[in-house]
Amino acid sequence: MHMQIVSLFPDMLDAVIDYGVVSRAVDRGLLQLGTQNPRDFADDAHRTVDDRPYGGGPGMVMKFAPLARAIDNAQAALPAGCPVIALTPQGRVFDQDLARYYASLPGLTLLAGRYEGIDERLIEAKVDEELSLGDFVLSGGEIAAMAVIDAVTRLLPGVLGDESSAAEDSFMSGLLDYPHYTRPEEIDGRRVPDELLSGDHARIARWRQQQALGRTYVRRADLLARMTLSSEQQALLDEFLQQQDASGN
Ligand code: 9D3
Repeated sequence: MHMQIVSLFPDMLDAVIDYGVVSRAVDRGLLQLGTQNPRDFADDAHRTVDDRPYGGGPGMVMKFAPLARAIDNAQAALPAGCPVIALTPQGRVFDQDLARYYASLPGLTLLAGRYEGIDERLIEAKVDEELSLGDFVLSGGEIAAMAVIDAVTRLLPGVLGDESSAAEDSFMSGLLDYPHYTRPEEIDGRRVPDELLSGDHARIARWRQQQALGRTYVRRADLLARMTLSSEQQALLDEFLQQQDASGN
């Protein structure tokens, strides 16, 4: 897969490109990354990329022409038909289903905005979808673009080992993770749950699934509402909630 990122601050992308899973995917030839800086496509001596908003108000707006040329150069580096995705606060909230869809494509262009916004005509003419990370205010689209790059790269075939990809597909998918513990067995009177010390693999798996179901119910009822639980999962959740009632939490 090939991702092109259009950004006024391409060096920010090094934070995701130079480390961990993304860096390894690039080294192994599973992912190609390129950046386009709209400033390199400005047409005046000052290399202007922003201007004052029509109608007045605070802040500056990203100009159409430098962005359009940067996007065209990004798209020219990709196979035909790849989508242009703008990271904006007005976008659809990015999720794992979208990450899976983008990971199935041969390429995409990510446009990170800066300033108060982007000239709307650029979005109409060149952008296929707007994505947001959620309802909080960032200073620009770069961090959101990095989140998309990381989430999509992890899903590319061959990027993660068999162990972690199997975990994605398991019965736990769609649920929050169960609690994790490592040595020592006791810290300030807090013990590792007996189930995890039992050596009984079926009992451990049952406990983990019950914890995952219970935590998802308590913390993210919205996730559980979108799932259909098997009768075994429903029984585990009922037992979790009974135990919770009994412990007065
Ligand atoms: C406080 C300024 N806002 C006035 C209503 C508008 C605004 C403009 C530009 C708010 C944030 C930004 C920059 N943000 C992004 O480019 C962005 C973003 C975000 O802020 N939150 C969640 N996801 C994203 S994706 C891109």
